Amino acid sequence: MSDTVAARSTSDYRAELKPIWCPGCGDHGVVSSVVKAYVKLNLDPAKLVMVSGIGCSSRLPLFIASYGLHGVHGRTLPTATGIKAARPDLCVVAVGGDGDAYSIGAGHLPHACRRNPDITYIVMNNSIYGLTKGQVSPTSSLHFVTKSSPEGSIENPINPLEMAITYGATFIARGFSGKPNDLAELIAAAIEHKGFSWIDVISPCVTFNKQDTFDAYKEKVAPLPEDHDVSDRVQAFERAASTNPIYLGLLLQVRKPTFEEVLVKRAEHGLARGDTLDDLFNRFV
Ligand SMILES: Cc1ncc(C[n+]2csc(CCOP(=O)(O)OP(=O)(O)O)c2C)c(N)n1
Ligand code: SF4
Repeated sequence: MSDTVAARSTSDYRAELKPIWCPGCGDHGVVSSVVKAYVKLNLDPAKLVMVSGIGCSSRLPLFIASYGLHGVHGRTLPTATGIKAARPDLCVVAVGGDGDAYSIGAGHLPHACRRNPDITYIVMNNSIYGLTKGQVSPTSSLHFVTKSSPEGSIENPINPLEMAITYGATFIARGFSGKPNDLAELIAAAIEHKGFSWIDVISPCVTFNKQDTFDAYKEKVAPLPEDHDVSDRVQAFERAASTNPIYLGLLLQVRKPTFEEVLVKRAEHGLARGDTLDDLFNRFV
């Protein structure tokens, strides 16, 4: 029998359920990019798990023909990390919104970075809570007027990429759903990266955020300069902080041992010492 795997196409990854997002929502571009990346890597859908929290964007796994878990608001990363630790042979892709990732789920981000599980995290950042109809999120700009901030937000926005660099993520990138081909390339590179990949994707909410629109971003985004050095943390920090232009592309990439690699080494070390699970247990009783 031949070992050659037939090339898969878009239809191998698109679920029967079609996206129910508002027409024009940026997340349509993200799901297309995800599918394009899977086609490019010819990933086996039976070896693929997509994990999300709660929000409009967190519905994305429902539209992909793979295993998936539409979980609890803000708890995407611990779930994804656990799946990868239990089944390192699977490709694990976590997705969600900026509220899910940077508000209720923010406490999990530093720990995902320091553990460095081999998972990819795609955050669809629309600077608003879409599903709950338009409250400010951690990336909403200062003075942003919403139903929950009728006199304008009094909180400063966070910059997710600066956070990612500070916490030590090993693959850090910014994408834009208005450039789905470039985004597909970034997602494919993130999946191929060994370690925790974090892509913040500008993905406008056309219904509740009338300020951070596709047109507004098209004016401001630019690819990283060709001489950008992805191993230079200081340069990455400067370019992550830039607002004019807002840089798109791979800011930083470093190779460090992954969580799963360390777990396997630990287990082998324990086995070499002759430890059994009972020995470990008995140390605690
Ligand atoms: C524990 C918990 N707290 C609050 C909510 C309400 N809630 C649902 S989605 C959401 C925010 C969604 O915003 P975001 O993650 O940015 O996703 P978007 O809908 O914009 O894609 C909130 C606060 C919830 N479902 N569970
Ligand atoms: S409310 Fe906003 S984020 Fe949600 S589907 Fe509609 S456009 Fe997209």
